[in-house]
Amino acid sequence: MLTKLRRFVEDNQDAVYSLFRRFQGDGRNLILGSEIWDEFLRFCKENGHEYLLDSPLAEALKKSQEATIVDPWLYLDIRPRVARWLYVRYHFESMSFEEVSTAEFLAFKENLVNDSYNIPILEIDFNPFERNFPKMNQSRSIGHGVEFLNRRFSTKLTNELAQGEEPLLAFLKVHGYQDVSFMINNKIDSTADLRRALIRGMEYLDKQPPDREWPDLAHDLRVLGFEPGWGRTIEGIRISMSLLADLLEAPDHEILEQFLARIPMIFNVVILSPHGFFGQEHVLGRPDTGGQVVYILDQVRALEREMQKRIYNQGLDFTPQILIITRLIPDSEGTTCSYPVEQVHGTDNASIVRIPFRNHDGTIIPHWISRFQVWPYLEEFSREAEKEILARLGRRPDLIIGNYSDGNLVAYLLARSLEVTMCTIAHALEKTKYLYSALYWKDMEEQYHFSCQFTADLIAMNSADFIISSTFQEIAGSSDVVGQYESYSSFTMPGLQRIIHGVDVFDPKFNIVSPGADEETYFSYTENDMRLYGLHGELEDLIYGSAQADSRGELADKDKPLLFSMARLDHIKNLTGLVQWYGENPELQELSNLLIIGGTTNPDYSGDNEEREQVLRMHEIIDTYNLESKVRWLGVRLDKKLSGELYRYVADRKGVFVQPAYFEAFGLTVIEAMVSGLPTFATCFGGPLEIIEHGRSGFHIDPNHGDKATQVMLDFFQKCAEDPNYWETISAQGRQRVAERYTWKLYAKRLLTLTCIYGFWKFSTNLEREETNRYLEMLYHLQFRHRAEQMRNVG
Ligand code: UDP
Ligand code: LCN
Repeated sequence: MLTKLRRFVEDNQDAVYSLFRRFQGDGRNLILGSEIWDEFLRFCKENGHEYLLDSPLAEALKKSQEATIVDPWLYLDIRPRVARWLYVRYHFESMSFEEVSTAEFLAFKENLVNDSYNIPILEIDFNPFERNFPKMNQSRSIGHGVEFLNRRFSTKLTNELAQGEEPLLAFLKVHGYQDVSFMINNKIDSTADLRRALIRGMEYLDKQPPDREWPDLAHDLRVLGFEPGWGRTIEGIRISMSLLADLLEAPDHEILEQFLARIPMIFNVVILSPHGFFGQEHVLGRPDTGGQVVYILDQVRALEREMQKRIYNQGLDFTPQILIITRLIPDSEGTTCSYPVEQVHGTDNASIVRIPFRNHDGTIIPHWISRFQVWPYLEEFSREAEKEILARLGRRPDLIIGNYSDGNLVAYLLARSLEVTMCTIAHALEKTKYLYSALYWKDMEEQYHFSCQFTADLIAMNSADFIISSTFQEIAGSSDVVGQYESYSSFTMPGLQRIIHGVDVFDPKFNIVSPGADEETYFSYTENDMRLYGLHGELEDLIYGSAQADSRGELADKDKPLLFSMARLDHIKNLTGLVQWYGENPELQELSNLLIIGGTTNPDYSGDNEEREQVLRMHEIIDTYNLESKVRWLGVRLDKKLSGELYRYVADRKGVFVQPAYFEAFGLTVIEAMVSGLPTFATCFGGPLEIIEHGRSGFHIDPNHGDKATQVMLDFFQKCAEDPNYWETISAQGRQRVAERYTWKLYAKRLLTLTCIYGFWKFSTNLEREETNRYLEMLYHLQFRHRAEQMRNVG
């Protein structure tokens, strides 16, 4: 792209100069990609320069994320392909055009921020530490890290075996639990021994009655060199042995994955989720308490089931244990968040363990604090968590999973201290949610403390053994939109740090493992036998009844279908936007009622600034458009059974679900609504872009263009009027989409398999990344810790 572009600029100097001067015209220093393109189109039209539209310049401008202008320079950051970046600059006087390095580009950008001009700044670059580390090349490989590693390393394994090295043998020897050794004993000393033992083992199994199980065979197999862990039934043991025999003969990535997934390695898992109100009832919908809590509780149930199944099939009799470590909040507002321990419903041995945030003098912070304010408390929290974990498990966990920036940082501290495999899950990275959150971080610092958060993100992402993301776009976006993780690849925070290479989305640590919706709560409205019809009276009251304690509006016409939306009342969820679109569109009002569940209707009940501001805005819109008889807004916290039945109740009445967020990292409500059978209209920014196939399993709407979004809904109602089956067609296709892709069962299998595989590669290769970890330690101590402590001093 660059060579062609440079040549084109040289050959068309007048046009290029006029265009770039025009960008500079309105005096702004930063112009967004979409504005660049619109301005370019206007320029071509007004000046009769249509020939430019099909030129390398047009291509570059279409792919530009931003123009940064400080006379006499104009810089463009171009993203020619997914997760690939190119930086160029143009000099207005000499009309020269050239490529610049990432560092030069970022340094130039810093000029936009007062008092940052030419001030030396800490440069952070992870690249030198990762030079010898295998990276993927193709963007379609992004998010499939484990497949890449398996392919790459099975070749390595072949070579090692050929050279007489014994990586598999060494790995098999390290496993055991509670004084029981697994897999092989000292009778097997070399790969040659192992091969022989496997042949004899399989011959022995052939001669046994098929209904025999491990305890009947244990003695004889032990004599051959085998310990428990191979399987419970003869068939199971035989499969494990033959997989290993095949691997020793010719390593193959698929066999390797199947074999590693069968080795007993995971008995205890620790999950970190410090912030918010983490509980099982009456917490959802509060500020900061949403999908992450639902995700973790469902994840834990699915993980426990899969761990139990695997351990049983491995022929072992251990009980797996899962600990969710969160924050204890003494002023728990009627929730269980003040309880130090709580069993997770629907599990045998999973609990929520709560640890308080403390001041330096040891006193406990009594009240809820926003996720943006938690940074000073995490180090002490993690020290206390470590003691609690060791006391409860009696040993180190086998896997530590962090959630969100704060949980991921604590996971880093714990995994480092306990030397355990670490996985992180972002849920929603804040960096892409707020425009210029890095560049103008100082302006937002008082409220958001991004200096801590983005540093913590860098530390956690780089130290994780593997990272789970819910969708591809979360990692690397799409051809037009930058991915959430990708946004950490390079950025600058003037006055604090310049990140030259922060995170590499081509790193094989990234894996897409999508969550699901709890099948016992969220299922199709057509499943009559499972439906909770007993709750319909309560739902009717909630939706159509007279005003309640925390509600606004009373629906006058009960026969219209409902446009339903449910979310936390955050600005980014854009519930107020949806009410405004509805208010502005009489046709939509004629066709439907609007049901909003979110936040509270009383601003005095809210302890969160953003929520309070949204509450006031919502009232204002309802007043302005006189929607009292068309909108029902409930500030309630429904229990899970009720919210599950609510989706179906709305579906019974041929309603739809709308998710109008400016950005949604994944969107659990979207899959809950789809699986319940509600035709779903969801934002085109974030997870829903990938979850929904537009026009088939639902619809995308653009939150920035309310008129277009409402048109998509009107078109849908129009089609339903023309074709009585249309509603059901979209409903059925939505249900099918979720059943195929978004289930907790698939999730749990994949997560456990990934843990086994990363554990193996970490053991037998240089995945340990010791150099990177040393660098991260400096970043933590010299940068993060200092900023976090400053927050405490400010108050
Ligand atoms: N939810 C709820 N009551 C509310 C708001 C949300 O029960 O008032 C639940 C919703 O059913 C979903 C989760 O909270 O399970 C929200 O998850 P999502 O991923 O949609 O958004 P998040 O809040 O995590 O940004
Ligand atoms: C946080 C979000 O903002 C949602 O988009 C996700 O669905 C949720 O976490 C669960 O990962």
